[in-house]
Amino acid sequence: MVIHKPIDLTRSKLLFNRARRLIPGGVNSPVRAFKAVGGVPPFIKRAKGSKLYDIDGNEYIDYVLSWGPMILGHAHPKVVSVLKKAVENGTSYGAPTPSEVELASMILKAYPSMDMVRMVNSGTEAAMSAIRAARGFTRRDKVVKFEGCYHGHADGLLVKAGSGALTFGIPDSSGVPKDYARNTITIPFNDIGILKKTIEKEYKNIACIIVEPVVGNIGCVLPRRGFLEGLRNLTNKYDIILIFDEVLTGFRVAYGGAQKAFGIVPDMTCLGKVIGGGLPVGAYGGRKEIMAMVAPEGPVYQAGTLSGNPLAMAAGIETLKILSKKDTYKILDDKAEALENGLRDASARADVNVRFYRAGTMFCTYFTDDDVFDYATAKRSDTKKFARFFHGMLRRGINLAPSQFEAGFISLAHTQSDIKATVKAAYEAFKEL
Ligand code: KE4
Repeated sequence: MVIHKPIDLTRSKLLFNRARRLIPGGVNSPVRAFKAVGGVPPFIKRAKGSKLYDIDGNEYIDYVLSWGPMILGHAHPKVVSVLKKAVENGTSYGAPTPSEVELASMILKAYPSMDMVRMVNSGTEAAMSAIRAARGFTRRDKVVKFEGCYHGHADGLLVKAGSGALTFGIPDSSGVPKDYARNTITIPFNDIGILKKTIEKEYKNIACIIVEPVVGNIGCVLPRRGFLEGLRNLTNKYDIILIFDEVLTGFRVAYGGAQKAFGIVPDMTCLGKVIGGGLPVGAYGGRKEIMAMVAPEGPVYQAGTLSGNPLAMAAGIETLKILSKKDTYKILDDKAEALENGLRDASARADVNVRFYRAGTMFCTYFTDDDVFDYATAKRSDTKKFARFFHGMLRRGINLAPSQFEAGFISLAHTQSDIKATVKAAYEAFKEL
């Protein structure tokens, strides 16, 4: 049982006020500021296993897990120990190391669709660089993405559907020049008809299509039966590079990612999060002939001071070693299923209508009566009700993602008693709505 004092956030509140004078919004990534749910974000002092501990002494069962990386749980002893050893040997050399070769080979073994892989420092860099390589390889400029899918904050990806929706996009953030947005076409996820029309209209200009095979950035939206197959067939037919952005789904919905789970072979893949075991990392890779375009081999430039740094490699290698053990994903899936069944049952007993979706250990509870299958249907959710539920759970020591449009995650460290406590808290929080 999670014993928690009535939630006191005095110290977090003081520090948040100070932080907001020093850092935009007081945070180093927007979603952490609780703008979508209101209130003061707890400032975290430490974490261990499934738990977070804030600076006011509150304990939380954590389902954010640093937005995905901590699939083993926080401060896994084996990851801590390899990091301690690695740091004794220095933190970064700016020269090739054996650990980069080892992690690359582990990734390529797990993702046979990739012949080669390049390490970078974030998912943003991975997606941005994969697209540059695809454009260099095809000598075409346009990129197709799907509404609600997030591939990091590179200018050309902060783009929403424009008036000529099937032809070009418009900026989805200030500071992005219109010309950058014009080469990005944004269409609805799961709509094979619009996808087909777009490709038939623009295929001569399209370098690549990038997709989150399970969309974790509008909560958790699953591909409709046949959608990914249709996407693969169309991109093959029109010779368009298909990029699976598996920064979230990679090593999460399966060891081999969504491409393994759904049996689709993309031309390129982006990875991040889990492969760094909580340290800054990203990776992109794909067919040999495309990756041969990447400097210093080829003319597509991409670089990074800390790319492949020894600490992130050490944490990533240890994390994948543990994940590659037999039955790991069965154990993870059993925990996630137990949580799903518990939450479904709690909402039914509390007579609250929700839609719950899950892919492996990523999930989302939508406060809506309708099915959620794309950005538009996700946006129909009652975000105010979600915010009340979020705080009802936080008060009871359960840390959910502070936005209706983000996925939750469970780890190997979550115990049956964590799940039981979470379901009990959810029933009470649902009842309170
Ligand atoms: P980073 O640059 O944040 O490492 O990765 C960008 C990215 C790329 N692709 C996918 C599918 C992603 O989900 C992300 C980042 N995910 C968000 C969570 N929805 C990171 C959390 C945050 O922005 O603070």
